[in-house]
Amino acid sequence: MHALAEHEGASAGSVVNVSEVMQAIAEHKGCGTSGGSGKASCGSGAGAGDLPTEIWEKVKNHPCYSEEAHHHYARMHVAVAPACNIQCNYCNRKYDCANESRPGVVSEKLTPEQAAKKVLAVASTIPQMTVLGIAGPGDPLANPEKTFKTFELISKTAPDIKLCLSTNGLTLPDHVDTIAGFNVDHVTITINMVDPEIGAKIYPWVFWKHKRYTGVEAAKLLTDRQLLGLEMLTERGILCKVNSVMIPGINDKHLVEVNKAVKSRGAFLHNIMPLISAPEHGTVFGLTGQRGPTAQELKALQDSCEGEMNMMRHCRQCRADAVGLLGEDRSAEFTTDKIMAMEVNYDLDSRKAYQALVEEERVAKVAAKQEELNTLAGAKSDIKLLVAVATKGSGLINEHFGHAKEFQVYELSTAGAKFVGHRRVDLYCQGGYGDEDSLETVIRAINDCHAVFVAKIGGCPKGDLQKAGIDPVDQYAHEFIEKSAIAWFKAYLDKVNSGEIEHVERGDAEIRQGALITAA
Ligand code: CLF
Ligand code: SF4
Repeated sequence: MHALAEHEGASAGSVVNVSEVMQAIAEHKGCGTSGGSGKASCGSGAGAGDLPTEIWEKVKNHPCYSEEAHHHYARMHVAVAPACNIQCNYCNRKYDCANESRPGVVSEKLTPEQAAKKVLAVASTIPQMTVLGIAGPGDPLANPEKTFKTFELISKTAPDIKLCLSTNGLTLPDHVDTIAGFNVDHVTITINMVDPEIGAKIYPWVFWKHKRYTGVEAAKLLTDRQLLGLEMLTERGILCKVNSVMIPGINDKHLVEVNKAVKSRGAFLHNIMPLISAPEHGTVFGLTGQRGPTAQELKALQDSCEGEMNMMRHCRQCRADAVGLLGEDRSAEFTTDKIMAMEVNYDLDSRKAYQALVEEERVAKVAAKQEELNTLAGAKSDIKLLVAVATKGSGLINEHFGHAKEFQVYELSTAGAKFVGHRRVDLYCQGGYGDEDSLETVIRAINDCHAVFVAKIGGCPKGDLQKAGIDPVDQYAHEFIEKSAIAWFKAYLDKVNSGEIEHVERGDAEIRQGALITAA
């Protein structure tokens, strides 16, 4: 029951043939407009008991709005919005991939009709895909016809899929009523500043009402429109997440002000992401050598804002055509050619049945964590430390060290285990042998961690990790992450208290560089 396979679809139920559905839409006699479960929103670590019921209902199945949900539920993006109406110095839309730095790769742009087909294809293959987001590759609201046509088609064909939108906010105030009309209850606005002087260093121009603005004037226009749009959405009860890119030396200190400004306007969640820039990506910041933050700098800023509001720490800075759990990319399985050739059956009942199994697993995970947490009751220690975890999802330690493309990072203390981030790495295992260069980059990526939890690990990397001061832990293979991490931490504290080991602080870690193409 632990490892629910993503392709495991249940059988039976009301199977809907995709061509019939598409035909029904064409004839305006689709299957209804909204409803179902899978309400979604931005990302926090809050659980069922921590939020008002109506908010929890909206976030519980949204992998971005709930950290806990992101272990179990997937999202997909459809790249229907190619144009943008502003320029960010960290963006180059010639590259389509936020996760890789392969120049010249172009997103497959889709028509709304192709996008609707793709959603049904993915929904029938990945039953825990609960959210459809439009996040680029340009700005969805700079392409309003395509964006809203896509929403219209999907709300009729796949009524259980939550609609999600991410925008730079420039034209947001003009579209709030339409957004509300489609029952979109999760909107992300990327807000990097509320001070136009700082904004002028991030945005060379914005294009609004047939005119190009530059400098401070452009940034002033942008921030005014972003904050107005945010207020208008929250007044209507739409959950808003604010994404901010942390750019050291430009807006890093200022983001505390941004945090206050968006909180006071009702934002639900704040996602501070690291700037990712490398010269080969061709962005202004990449070419001028603007660095991104280190892992410790990012965490310190997120921690300092956390007292103010919910912080998202599990963002993967997705590409505009991402498919799957956050942190995995299954978009290659769903290219237009493959979708057109696919026999697609969108089966609402089997999706619901599968998601019911996921919910059972979630409940078991939370219970196991609580049980282990109880064993820490009364423990007194100021020690806080980080551990890295290799996982394929479901909240389990179920990935081999050599196969991990990322590690999730948890902070352990007597308060328990808290998800605080992730580190993308190069694969160590290269088809049967270990790549020593990759191992070095893995160690640099998790250098601030005391231990790494894996399902399995070979002798060589184990030795190198130990030499670097990182404890490779494979004794909790295929068990729940938080429960295992708390058990390990308890044993660690016992060893420190008995004098068997000495607790030492770890150093900083590197955030891997890649191209940031579109901010979701
Ligand atoms: Fe997509 Fe964004 Fe909706 Fe999520 S992504 S439109 S809110 S469904 Fe999520 Fe990806 Fe981070 Fe965006 S991990 S980049 S925050
Ligand atoms: Fe436009 Fe988004 Fe790129 Fe900024 S990051 S230029 S808003 S597509």
